[in-house]
Amino acid sequence: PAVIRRADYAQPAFLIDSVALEFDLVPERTIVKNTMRLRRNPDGAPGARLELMGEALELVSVALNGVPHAEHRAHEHGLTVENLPDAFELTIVSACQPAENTTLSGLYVSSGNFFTQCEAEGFRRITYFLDRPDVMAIYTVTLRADKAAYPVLLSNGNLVEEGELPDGRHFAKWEDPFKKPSYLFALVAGKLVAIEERIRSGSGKEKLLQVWVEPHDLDKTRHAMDSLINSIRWDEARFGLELDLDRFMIVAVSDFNMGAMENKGLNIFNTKYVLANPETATDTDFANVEAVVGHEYFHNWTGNRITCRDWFQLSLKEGLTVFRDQEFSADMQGGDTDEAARAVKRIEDVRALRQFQFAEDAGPMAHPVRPESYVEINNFYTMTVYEKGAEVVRMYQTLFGRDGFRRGMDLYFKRHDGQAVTCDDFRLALADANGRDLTQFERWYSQAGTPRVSVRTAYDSAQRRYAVTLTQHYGDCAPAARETQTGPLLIPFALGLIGRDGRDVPLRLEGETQAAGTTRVLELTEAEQTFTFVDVAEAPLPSLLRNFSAPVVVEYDYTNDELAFLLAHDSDPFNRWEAGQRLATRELLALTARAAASEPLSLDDSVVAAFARVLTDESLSPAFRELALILPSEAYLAEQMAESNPAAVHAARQFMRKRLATALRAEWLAVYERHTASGPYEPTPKATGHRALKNLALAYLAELDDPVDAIRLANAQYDAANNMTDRAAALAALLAAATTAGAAAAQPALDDFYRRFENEPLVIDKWFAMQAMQRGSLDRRIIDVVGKLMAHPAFTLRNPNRARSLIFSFCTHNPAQFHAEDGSGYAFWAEQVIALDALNPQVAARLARSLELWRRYTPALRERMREALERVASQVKSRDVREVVEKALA
Ligand code: B3K
Ligand code: ZN
Repeated sequence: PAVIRRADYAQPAFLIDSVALEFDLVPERTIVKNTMRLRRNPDGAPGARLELMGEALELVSVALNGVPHAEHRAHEHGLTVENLPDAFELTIVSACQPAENTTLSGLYVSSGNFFTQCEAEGFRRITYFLDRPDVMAIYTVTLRADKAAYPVLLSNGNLVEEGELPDGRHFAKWEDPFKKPSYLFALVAGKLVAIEERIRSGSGKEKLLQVWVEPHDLDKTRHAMDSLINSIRWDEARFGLELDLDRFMIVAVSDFNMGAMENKGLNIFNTKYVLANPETATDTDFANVEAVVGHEYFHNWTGNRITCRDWFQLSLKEGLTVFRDQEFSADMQGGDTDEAARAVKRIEDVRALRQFQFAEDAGPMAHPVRPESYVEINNFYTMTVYEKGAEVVRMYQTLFGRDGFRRGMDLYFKRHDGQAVTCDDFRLALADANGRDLTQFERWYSQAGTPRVSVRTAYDSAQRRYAVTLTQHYGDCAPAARETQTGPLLIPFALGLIGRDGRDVPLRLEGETQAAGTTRVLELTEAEQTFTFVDVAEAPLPSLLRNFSAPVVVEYDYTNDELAFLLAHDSDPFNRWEAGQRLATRELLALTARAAASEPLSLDDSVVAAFARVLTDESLSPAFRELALILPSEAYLAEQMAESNPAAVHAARQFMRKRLATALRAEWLAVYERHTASGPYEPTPKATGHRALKNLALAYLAELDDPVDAIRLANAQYDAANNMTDRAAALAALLAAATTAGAAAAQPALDDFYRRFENEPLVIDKWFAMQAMQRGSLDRRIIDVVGKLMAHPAFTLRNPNRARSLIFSFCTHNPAQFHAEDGSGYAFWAEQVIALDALNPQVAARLARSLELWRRYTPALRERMREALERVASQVKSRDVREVVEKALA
């Protein structure tokens, strides 16, 4: 397949100033009339013919300045037009088939309504166009459709005209006053209703806000609307950025490939990230809705007003916008001062980064934040581009402070508003606004792989000096990453020193006249550097990489006692959590090795005691305690091994959970009681924290050999629940208890859950997911459960949420069962990738990625995974899946 390279970027030969689109919307055959004003690009290749992109289109006619133009040729990838003047109007009529479009890219039908998805290259499935982000145009859109079937007609920008047409049809005309790339185009048509709010933006202008959904979902829109209003306020306050349109719409659709899409003024969302009310959505769902609404809204400036020159620059908008949504969520949790509350969000984000992005960096799909090449761009909407990209943006803020970061953002908008630019342009704005040379920092964009920082310390009691030596390297990393590495990075390394009394030591570096502060951001720029602190009265304990100041792995040999001390005392809440995770990881890896060798397992009392202290420390927030008491995930642990052994990891982790459950049974019960709230549900951070800790207690109690308490409490909680968080947690606890107590323990609740929520697809997704993720036992393989559920009348491969809820949950969130020795999981995986490939390549390619780390497993598993990959490679057709499996097998 053809490889697209960053180095080959060339400006477009033509520019498009304006586009008028007219749609005659019919599910089977929609006619699109596209009238463009084009001119030759003075900086483009001269004399070139016009190469418009097009895919799955039927060409009807071409006219130049209103006259039929014969010099054109339609082909597999688009339309070539020749013999053109320097400036002209081109009118193209074409047809597409929305009802047949199962790819959910371009124009498609979902529940009888029309929707579009154009990023990255879906616009070419709607009309012939220069479908690339550096071609920005002004759009006018006219929609015509049957009025009874499609009463609502929406597109980007402002509604300028609407009216009746003959034969029961009607029309609406929309104008977007801002020029935009084609990937931000959107239209929606159908039977939808909205909640509305009118607000005044910072400068006093009135804005109309709408959240559009199917009529039965209107009672689940309030939280999305509140999140939108909060997002608008936050962007004004934190970045001085105001909503630029008079009208801002969010539309929910149940068939959607990803989370949501930031189309100008008309964001289209997966229902999963819009709909929420206490009965149907968990606390996590509420938080996700807030984060995604924020994310898409923030794109209005970072992505839409300033967009990407080419898709290699994707992180320019995505890394920056993820960083902005993370900061927004943290502020909504804890304001900008409550560090402990903000840390909860930080911990969750870092946990996801380490579990998924570090894994990506360790495999065949490893790529820099700004990739050098791709086969299918949709495969590069990755954890690296998004989450590592956000860490890269965060490092600017760590280096320059919030004010310095803001100065850089201001300069970025001043220089580039209305343009399509590169990651270098962003970095230069940050550098210039802060008077810094950030040349070396570019390596964060060009080097793949997870950097490691090894730490050595030396205390000289006679001189009262403490030397910290940092060495950066990439360890033994994936070949795909290795070939991108050229030299040391600029790593902001935040550090504190803790005295024997548990207090932070005021820090004074050699050469400084006095101590200042207790956390320092050291700038590591060389392969190895030593930083010497003076005036240090006793040997301190270092608190390294506070608040996770850079996306690296820190190598330092703490003793278990030191980790327990940090867990009890570190003033940096992130590192307090980190100490507990390190302690647990170390124990779990030792247990895994013993489990793999079939040796007996045991856990030291001191480890149990360290966790007991967190569990019973009422001075810590419940939210923090919950995070600290969750053991590292099986996927993360498997990643840390030279050869991943999912069965042994599972045995080890289950052993430790059971041990913590048994040893602390009374404490878990007490915590359960103390944190059970009565009264109406509130999705506030505080109430959420109480629920999280209480439900974690329930989950631990379900691990007991005789889980009677858990079954009793869970059943009572299930019946009394006034919210989905508690109801789903109770059901999950029953499913866990059923592994020892027998499947009958969970069956009544499972059946009730289905009946109760039969008409709530997002809740039924949870029902499928919980069953796919449950633990197996010797006489119960979950693959068999999944097999049965595939035949359930409510299951369909065509709805991505449903496919993800059953298939992805099993293949990516149930490692012990998926990696069954007999290869049954892999055979199932291959079958589903092949089936999905024929319907929806983007979703298929995501699923395909769940085997990419195959080379890192034990030999027996490795062999079976290779067979499955080869089977897929020989049968799939899409570029999307081919790229993934071919890179995996290479
Ligand atoms: N920009 C979209 C993602 C589009 C994915 C295309 N395969 C959503 C977001 O990041 O906000
Ligand atoms: Zn985004």
